[in-house]
Amino acid sequence: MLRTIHNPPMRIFHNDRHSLHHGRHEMFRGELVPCFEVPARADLVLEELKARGFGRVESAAGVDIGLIERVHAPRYLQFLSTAWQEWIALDPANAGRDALPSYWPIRTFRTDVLPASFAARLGLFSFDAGSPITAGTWDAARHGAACAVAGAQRLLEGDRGAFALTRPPGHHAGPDFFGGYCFINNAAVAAQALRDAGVARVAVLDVDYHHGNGTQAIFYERSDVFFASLHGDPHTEYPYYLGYADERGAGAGLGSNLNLPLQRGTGFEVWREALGSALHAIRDAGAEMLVVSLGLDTFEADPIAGFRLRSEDYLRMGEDIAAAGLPALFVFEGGYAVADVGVNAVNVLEGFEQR
Ligand code: 5XA
Ligand code: ZN
Repeated sequence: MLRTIHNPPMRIFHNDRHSLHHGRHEMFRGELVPCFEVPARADLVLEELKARGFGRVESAAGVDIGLIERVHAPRYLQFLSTAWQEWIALDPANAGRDALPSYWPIRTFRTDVLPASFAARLGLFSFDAGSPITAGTWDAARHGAACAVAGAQRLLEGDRGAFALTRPPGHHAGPDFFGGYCFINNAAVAAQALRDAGVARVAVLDVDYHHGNGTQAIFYERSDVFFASLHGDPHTEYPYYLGYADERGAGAGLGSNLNLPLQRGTGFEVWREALGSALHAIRDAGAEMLVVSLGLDTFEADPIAGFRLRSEDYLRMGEDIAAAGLPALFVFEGGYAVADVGVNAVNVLEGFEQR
């Protein structure tokens, strides 16, 4: 499809409801600790954008639930939308604590039956105990998807780049599960919106430290969305059970999935080579537009990750992505070195814009 690309200030779709999702605790190394994924992350990115006069910040209108249902199962969304009400219906005192699962239907259990027990459904639709559901999780997550879709719309209208500044993040959320701080897969919803608008092939490039298992799962058997991810080797890094190099897609999607796992301790030089391979594959796949799952937890000071990127490396990252020559929507994912996450995120966007 031929489109005229123009270059106004980058449009930033800020989720003005993100702080409605504010988890208190997550399970980490055997104890409940304060959440790493906090509202300040997005607030500081916004502050940095404003301080540097970068882009044009706006909020998004709503999103059609039917579009979200193109990538998430209706029964999962139904669960998410009422989870908090169900949680406090169990015990009014639950209003003072977040909902975290403690039971999971591992191998040999049934997942086709929807249990009446809320605790059982909480486990059925999740894969870790690190992703608390709070009073505003559904509202914040759904509005985050709206920001991603608004960004996708900008690309369709000819913008070269856009940024969905939203949390909770999304790339671990799969067709019918949450985990890894993610509830709705914003990048996947955006990619689907591009497809539905007639873009023949879309690529999702995931540069977060952690493998985007949810995005991979959503598109694994599809050839219309190419997924490439560079991430910490799942032999040692979260999410452990997916993200290996031999996962290449299945059925019609065979060849449309590229995982580039890298050792803990990897620095920018090696990381950048892997980025080059991913971008090369994306070009070869014939993608017309790019959705970037922009995690900043590759930073050397990130408290829960293990790569060694420095702040100036994020400028180069943005430049390299721009050199691929595709319109790109950046979607905010991880990054927990809170004091630096703003500079690092805006460096990527600036590198992209300046190329
Ligand atoms: O990209 N994913 C994350 O940053 C979340 C990792 C959660 C580890 N408990
Ligand atoms: Zn991450």
